[in-house]
Amino acid sequence: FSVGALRVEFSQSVNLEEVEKMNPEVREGGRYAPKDCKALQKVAVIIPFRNREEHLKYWLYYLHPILQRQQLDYGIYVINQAGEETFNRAKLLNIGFEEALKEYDYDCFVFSDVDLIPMDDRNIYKCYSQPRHLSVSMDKFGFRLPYNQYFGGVSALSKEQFVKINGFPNDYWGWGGEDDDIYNRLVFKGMRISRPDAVVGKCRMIRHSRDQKNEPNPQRFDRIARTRETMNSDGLNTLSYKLVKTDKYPLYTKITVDVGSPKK
Ligand code: UDH
Ligand code: NGS
Repeated sequence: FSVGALRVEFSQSVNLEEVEKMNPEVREGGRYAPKDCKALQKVAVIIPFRNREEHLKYWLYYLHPILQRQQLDYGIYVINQAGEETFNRAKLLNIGFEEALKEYDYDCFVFSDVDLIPMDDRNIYKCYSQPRHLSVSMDKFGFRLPYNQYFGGVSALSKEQFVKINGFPNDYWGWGGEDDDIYNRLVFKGMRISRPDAVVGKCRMIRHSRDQKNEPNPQRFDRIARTRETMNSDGLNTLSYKLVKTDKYPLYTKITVDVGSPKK
């Protein structure tokens, strides 16, 4: 069942022990499956992460109840970039895909920034016959798409859709462009973006200042102009990283990884 529009705000801080008590059916590592029916999809939610503990608490507080109402068989994977190198969002998402599949036979992958909260639970965190863009109506853009090709924030790809595009690029270091590269990949493989309408797709971003070591990537414009050539040689087939550790918490699984550094 759904309740429709939700109140979402970030004025009081969240206590995770209380969130645990409010979600007694969530199992260790942030896993849940409905008891009384068979879920239509097995969904791994992948969150790229470093130093955003406060945002993660809000995310868990809001999303666990929503995902349970959506009757999904789901798991929450926070992919934490170790060290101080430049941040690499898309590579962390690739790692999340690979690591989640080692644990369970997921058929759908929702890739979500840690600071985005849906404002309507009819925005289902599942996969569709075309790649899905979920964060279509963000408060910071005046509840509109910033541009038609925008694919950032929260998106969902089935295992088949993800494999078809060779996953995401591993070579976007720092802020910007990786989501546009992913969009290009989808289009070059003949897919179209599916989206909820602007009411169901409303969401809020938690306000924050710019992170350290995630400066705008000066190479991003050149790279997005070359997706067609690079997508076959940069992606799932070239993904390499070191697993540092896995922590199973009551509300999520945290996978800390060494993603390396940009080639010089
Ligand atoms: N992320 C982290 N840690 C970081 C950087 C990014 O966890 O240090 C993750 C997080 O899930 C975030 C996502 O990567 O939501 C995307 O990060 P981003 O920096 O690309 O996007 P965001 O919109 O910030 O969060 C853009 C710069 C904001 C400047 C705002 C000035 N008021
Ligand atoms: C585009 C970026 C995207 C980014 C989007 C929204 O310009 O990566 O802005 O950014 N593309 C390039 O830089 C090539 S936002 O307003 O959320 O900071 O997602």
